[in-house]
Amino acid sequence: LFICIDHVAYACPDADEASKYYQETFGWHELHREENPEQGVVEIMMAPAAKLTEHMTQVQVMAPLNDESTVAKWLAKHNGRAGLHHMAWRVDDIDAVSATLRERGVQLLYDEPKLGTGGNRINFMHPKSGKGVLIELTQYPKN
Ligand code: V0V
Ligand code: CO
Repeated sequence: LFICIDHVAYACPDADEASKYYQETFGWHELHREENPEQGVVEIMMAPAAKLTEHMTQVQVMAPLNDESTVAKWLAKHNGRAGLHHMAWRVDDIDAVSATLRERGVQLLYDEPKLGTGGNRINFMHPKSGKGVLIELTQYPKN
């Protein structure tokens, strides 16, 4: 059911500034960037390679789009300091994984998956279910 760690998300006030840092300091690449109004973020997928290959883990650099964003709230709680916000597990069938996890008592944030980066379907486990970590489930579009 679980494929790999899809991304680790870094929350910061300025995504462009962080992306520039990853490119100039580590030589990493921007694979994708997108604004997601529903999630209240601008997010940039970064990786050491210029193309996403099987089982590759990315860093999701993200910043809040507005003050109502959950990421704005998170940053405010951390005195505006950037840091690791969540990790995302790539799954092949988010509906099946969600059903199994619910059976096992895991609390998912949404009844149905929502729109994630690149047209993915996403949901989150509440940090209490993740033992203090916010864990996302993400399923790539099937072609
Ligand atoms: C909050 N908590 C966290 C946390 N955020 N723990 C670990 N990691 C985080 N990122 C803890 C917090 O310390 C509290 O613990 C408790 O959860 C409640 O937090 P709160 O500050 O009162 O905040 P809430 O409850 O208003 O919101 C927290 C949740 C919210 C997780 C419900 O952030 C949310 O809806 N997140 C899911 C959406 C999201 O994060 N979107 C941005 C990424 P105590 O004090 O009670 O112990 S979008 C994305 O990743 C995309 C598009 C993608 O990858 O495709
Ligand atoms: Co994410």
